[in-house]
Amino acid sequence: NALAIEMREGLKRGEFELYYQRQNDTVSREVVGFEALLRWLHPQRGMVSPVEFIPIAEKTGFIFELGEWVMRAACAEAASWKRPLRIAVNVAPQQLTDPRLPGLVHEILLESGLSAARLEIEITESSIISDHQYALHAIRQLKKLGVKVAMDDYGTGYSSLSTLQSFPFDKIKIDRAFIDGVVTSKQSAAIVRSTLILAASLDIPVLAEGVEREEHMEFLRNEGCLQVQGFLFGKPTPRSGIEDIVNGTD
Ligand code: G
Ligand code: G
Ligand code: MN
Ligand code: NA
Repeated sequence: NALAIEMREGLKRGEFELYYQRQNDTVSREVVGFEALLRWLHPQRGMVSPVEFIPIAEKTGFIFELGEWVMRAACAEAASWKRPLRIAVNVAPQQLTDPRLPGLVHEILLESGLSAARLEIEITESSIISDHQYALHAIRQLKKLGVKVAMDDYGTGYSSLSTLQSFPFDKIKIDRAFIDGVVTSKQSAAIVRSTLILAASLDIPVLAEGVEREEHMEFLRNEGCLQVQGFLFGKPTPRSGIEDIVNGTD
């Protein structure tokens, strides 16, 4: 696969970059953190989406190197901010089940000087399905370091009551697939509402993804959702686009 080879070269050549999307409090509307989202600016193909290259990186094992680069870049970036905002970093299933991950995160926290509590690692349900026991162990190791662990894309996989109950998540991110429908579809509204009730009973804060409209925000805030992320507050932007917010000069 041509992309697989070009990816290795591209990483060396500095073609990868992190974009940042803000996460806002539903009540104060203040920015509380950012999710780091990987972008590949290919010299000929232009911007390649992670939807295209992450699966290839996972298949070829390049995800370890790429994921390490992402973790390092995201932590260094957040450590440079004047405001102690949170940084959320996506970790692929293979990375979570890599026994080197907790040690690597520890090392990166030390070298960047980022306080562990500001780092939130986002994992998907597929990470915990492949090897339930090991995933639980890995999450516990990460939490021992003081980092937060969030369940990403909630609702799209095999999310169940028991998953939420048996894994010590610090946050649930409701997938954007359900958000657009909260004001138009009874089903979506019911799914989101019941997730919020369930999460509240387990004492886990919820962030809703894909919030594009003020009506979405209103629904979510009224139903007890604490945080939102989506085009309503901002698209993923390069570092230059968040400068004012992270340094408090906004
Ligand atoms: O940013 P965008 O919506 O294009 O991202 C598409 C998908 O790629 C999302 O599911 C997102 O979680 C994933 N993604 C973005 N950046 C990273 C990353 O650094 N690591 C991993 N594993 N996935 C990422
Ligand atoms: O799976 P994950 O949550 O990591 O993916 C985040 C992706 O969702 C990013 O690629 C980002 O571009 C996309 N995204 C973020 N906010 C919105 C939104 O409000 N609407 C839509 N359609 N996509 C969004
Ligand atoms: Mn994510
Ligand atoms: Na998601």
